Amino acid sequence: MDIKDFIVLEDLYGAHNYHPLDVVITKGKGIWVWDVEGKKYLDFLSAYSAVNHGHCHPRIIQALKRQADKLTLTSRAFRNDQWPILAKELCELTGYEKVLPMNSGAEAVETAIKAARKWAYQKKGVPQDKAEIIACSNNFHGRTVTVISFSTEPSYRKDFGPFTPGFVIVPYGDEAALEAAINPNTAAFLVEPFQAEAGITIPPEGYLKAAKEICEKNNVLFIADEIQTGLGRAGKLFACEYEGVKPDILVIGKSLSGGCYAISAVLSPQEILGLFRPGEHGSTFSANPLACAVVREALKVLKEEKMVENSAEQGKYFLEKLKTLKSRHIKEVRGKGLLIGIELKPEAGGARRFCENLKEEGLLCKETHEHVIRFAPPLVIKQKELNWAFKKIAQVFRQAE
Ligand code: IF1
Repeated sequence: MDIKDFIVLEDLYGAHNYHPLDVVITKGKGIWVWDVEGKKYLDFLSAYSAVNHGHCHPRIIQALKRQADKLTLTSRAFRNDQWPILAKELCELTGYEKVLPMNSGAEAVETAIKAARKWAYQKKGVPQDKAEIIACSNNFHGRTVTVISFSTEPSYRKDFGPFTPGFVIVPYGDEAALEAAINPNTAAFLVEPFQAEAGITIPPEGYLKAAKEICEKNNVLFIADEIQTGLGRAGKLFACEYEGVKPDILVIGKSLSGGCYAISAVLSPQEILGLFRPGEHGSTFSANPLACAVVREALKVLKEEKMVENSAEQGKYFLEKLKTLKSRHIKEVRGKGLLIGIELKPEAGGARRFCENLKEEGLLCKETHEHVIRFAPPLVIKQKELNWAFKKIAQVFRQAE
């Protein structure tokens, strides 16, 4: 089968809920991937920041194989010998007392919402079914019905109603609006430290800190969705660290397993997640030993290969380099760590064609919304390879002049 055959097959049988670039990948190693015809590409997206460790990291794959030969799934009806150790390691890494594992990011966000509502009824004294959660404009927290109930993107919501009530939207980056939206029934404020999907939006300096203080003052939980920004992507272990904020509830996913297994987690002090009782929440695959063994190794690799430090260092280098690009199409270059966006002017005709041209040059990245090219290479990338990528990017912009 050649590239066309795969595309025809996918389009014939698969639901069309995506519009992928026409590259058919069959193999990955580190920052590189290969298509079915053997052409090599630099992965500048990392599966939306899930493959932060690079593709098929040998240590993570070894841990996966070792565990796969032994035990893969027990369900939570029984205990296994991997989850207790991972739970301890996760709490020690993040400084929280309790952790609740799920599979996808959206499920973890749903879990955080359930936890916050439970806390509101049992601890804060909010009347039954009156709890409110404040979310931000242009947020992205996943695709489930409850999560899209507070999306402000029409295409994520259209034809999927009716929606879950109990959410209030405030403009992202505006702490005064947050304060004004709080009332005695407010359980939590849910926020992405940096909004990736929205176009790599970085809020005004001091926003997260101010929002956290407002939450504390009003007995409202601060929930950080670090599914994308966390675990080094934005140049710190967690992006909230830029403003010295420790969320009441921390939500992580994506690169937790180095992109080798779908697993997510919610962390909090005892007084929040400690409210769950047996039978009240869960999932068949949650805390399965295969996922846990993979995450344990991925976290070791993250630390031992100094991936967080590398993200900060290479991210700074690459951002400065991108800022030297001279093109009439570029409106702004911005980012933190290795989460970087180039916003194009509307006259540029959209980011998609730039991504398609970059693909032809051997660099895989993806537009977000109309006008932003998103770069998120694996966190193990080095300066030499960034220089190579920069040459390709500069070339594509030169061709577009
Ligand atoms: C898709 C976007 C990125 C996330 C944050 C929760 C989730 C995500 C901050 C949900 C997921 C993914 C989902 C993926 C594309 C991708 C994405 F463009 F759609 F927004 F990365 F920026 N919170 N983001 O970024 O996690 O349930 O997917 O595990 O195709 O929907 P999930």
